Amino acid sequence: MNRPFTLLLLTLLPLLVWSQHSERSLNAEQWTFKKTSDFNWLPATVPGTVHTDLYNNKSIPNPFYGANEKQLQWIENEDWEYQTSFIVSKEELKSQKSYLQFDGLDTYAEVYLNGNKILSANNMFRTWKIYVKKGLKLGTNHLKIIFSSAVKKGQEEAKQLPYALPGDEKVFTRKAQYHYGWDWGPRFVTAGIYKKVALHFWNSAKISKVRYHQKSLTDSLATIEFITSIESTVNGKFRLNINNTTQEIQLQQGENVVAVSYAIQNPRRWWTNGLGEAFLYSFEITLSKSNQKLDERHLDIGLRTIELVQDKDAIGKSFYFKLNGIPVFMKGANYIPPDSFLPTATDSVYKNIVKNAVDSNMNMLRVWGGGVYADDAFYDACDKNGILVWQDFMFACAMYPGDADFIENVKQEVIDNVTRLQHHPCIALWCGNNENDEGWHNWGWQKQYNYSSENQDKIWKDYQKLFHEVIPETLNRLLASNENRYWPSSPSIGWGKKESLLQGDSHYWGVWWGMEPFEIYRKKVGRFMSEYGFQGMPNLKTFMSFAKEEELNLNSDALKNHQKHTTGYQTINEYMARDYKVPTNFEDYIYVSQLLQAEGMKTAIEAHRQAKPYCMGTLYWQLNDCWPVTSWSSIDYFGRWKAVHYQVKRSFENLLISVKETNTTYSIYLTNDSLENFGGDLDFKLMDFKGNLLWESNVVAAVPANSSLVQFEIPKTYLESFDFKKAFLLISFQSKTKSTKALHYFVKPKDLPFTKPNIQLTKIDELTYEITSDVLAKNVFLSSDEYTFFNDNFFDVLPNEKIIINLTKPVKKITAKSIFDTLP
Ligand code: BMA
Repeated sequence: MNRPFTLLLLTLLPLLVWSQHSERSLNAEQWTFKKTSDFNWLPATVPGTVHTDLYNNKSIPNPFYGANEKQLQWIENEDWEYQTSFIVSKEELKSQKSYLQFDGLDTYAEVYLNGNKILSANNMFRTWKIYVKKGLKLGTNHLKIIFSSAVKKGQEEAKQLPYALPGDEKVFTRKAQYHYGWDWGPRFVTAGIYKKVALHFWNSAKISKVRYHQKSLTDSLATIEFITSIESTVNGKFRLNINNTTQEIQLQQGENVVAVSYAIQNPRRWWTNGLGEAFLYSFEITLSKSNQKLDERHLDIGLRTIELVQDKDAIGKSFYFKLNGIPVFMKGANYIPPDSFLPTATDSVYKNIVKNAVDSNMNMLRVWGGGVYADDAFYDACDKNGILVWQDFMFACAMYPGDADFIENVKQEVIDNVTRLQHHPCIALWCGNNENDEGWHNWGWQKQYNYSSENQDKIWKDYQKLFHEVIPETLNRLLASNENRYWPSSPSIGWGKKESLLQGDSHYWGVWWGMEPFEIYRKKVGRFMSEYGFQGMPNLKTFMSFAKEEELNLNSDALKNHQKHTTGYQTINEYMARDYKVPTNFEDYIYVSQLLQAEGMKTAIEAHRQAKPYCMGTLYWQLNDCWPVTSWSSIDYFGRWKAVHYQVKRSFENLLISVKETNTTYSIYLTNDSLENFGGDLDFKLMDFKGNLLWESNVVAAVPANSSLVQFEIPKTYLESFDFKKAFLLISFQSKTKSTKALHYFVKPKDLPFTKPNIQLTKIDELTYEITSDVLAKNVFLSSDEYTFFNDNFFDVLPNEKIIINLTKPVKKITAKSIFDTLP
């Protein structure tokens, strides 16, 4: 080498060595795909899935339309190939390090770079990072990914075991279990590059991960720590900045771990929706050398303590969350993935789902184990809005294998996801699985699969290994020490056993699955109700997205295919006939099915809240949908609120009046989830449907913070002389700062002798209407052909009451109907 050249190299070196880490997305490259056995390449989208790519190329019809699902099942049995070419520049090639990162591959993927295999992936929940410096070349590079049929892979694996496992081939695949079909979801076993793929180039040193640890928290001081892992190509001095503090660090070639403490004086706490601000501190963690920024990470941190308290008591064991030292009653729902085809859900979908939770006064969502660990956008939105998350690991309603490869695969999955999510203040609890324990002990699998006692032992041991050892041990290593944030299975005891109401969390399915009446909810109250639910049909417009007008009946193929519970429509009908006059017209039927669902959930939620602090949480099944369908959801696939979501909003208000009927009294409860005491007047008015006052009374009520108390018992004898069918009780509470009201009907809606209400809508301005009625109008449903959102709906209008409703968008016409209009 001659001298001038060496000199040039020497002067270039610092520039090149200390330049910043760069990330180059390959999403936007030109991707094509094909069935491996085909010759014809078609344009593909990344992130994407085979199904959506086929649909975009018009190779298949809309998978969600009609009964198309049935004719698209062939897709899951095929292998698929994706490819792209991309240019690598001289500069990029010069980087000391380069790697390719797949944020998600669904699921069995062989990845080839320039003809050389660089990865065999087998878990859609993992992140794959492959160093590729040697494999890249100047100019055009070629990337090819072959996806094998997950169904076939699962079947092959299943054959290796001498016995079948409940859950069949799906349990062998680390893939979203709902892709194989669920009782609210279609079977679309997808494949594809379903998350971001990017090339990374870096020199000298790079942050590989940051672990956050809240070391201590008092009113005057928070001490937190950022444990930063840094990969370095050299030994040398570097600088780590955390916001405006600087730390000189000495790195060794290879992996380095640097822990930096950070103190915050007079810290502001993170609170849940309804209790205070979900305050976040922003942190910028920057790695630099000689004033050149090499890499950075951004973390939003919420300061809070969260504990799961399980204390033995006279009845069993408590089960509640203490947030910042305060027992908080959890109000919320179970969340499922927002789409069968995950890449179609953009960040705004996740934000919207969380917004709907916030708008209905929730403070917790459970990320259910049969789906996927949600996208960052979901947890970011929960952090910002004070929604706590009960996070399941992704296992549901089945038994899973226990061989070394499977266990190791799960362990890596736990590491990837806990590393990604552990800093989020929203995450309250990590839970091993959904209903595997209950299934094993209560669903008769032993008999159904005719297991030998030896195989039974083996299956249960495998269960214990995964959910009592591997997952919690891996989790605890990643979380800060002494945090007890793991719960092996939801629920811990099945709903058929009385102990399920005395300790742990409980899924109560006596209503719906057990066909028991809604009233049973009042008796079956556990310590923390993490599941219970009832189906409601979605809005007519949602039906029209997948069915023709002539198919709008429960016997059409289209509608049958959009009801995944074996006896779904029958069950709805049977419950409807118990409480309502069953309408004959389809549109009315939808409406009444929604009222029915709302009534069921109201009954359950009120019973749970009345029982506070015995019961300290209520999460109904389910918040959302992954396609347009009749299901237990309160918001449908398109984000439309069913009647139940409006009801939940009312029933989850911090201050709630509710009534419990006993043999001799009507007990009036005031439940207060806020941290404020209230004192005020509690008024009772018995009225008829024309608004005549039949009886009234009032008491002074003292409502302590964070409590649920009977404020008054109305003896039934007081009201005996009135006709209960023709009357309702209006209960209102008024304090200096707070007012609320509730209505109580004494008989079922089908027994109420309605007369035709004259419902008047008066436009106050483009976005505000006043609603009145001459006689009681029950469950007034406002709708419009054009898109708008009503801030309240399905509400009762009392005679001569004025209700103000706000819209988000002006519309030309609003129609209103009430139960009266559905009477046959
Ligand atoms: C629950 C859930 C789901 C199911 C729902 C309704 O227990 O865990 O498995 O969709 O029941 O049946």
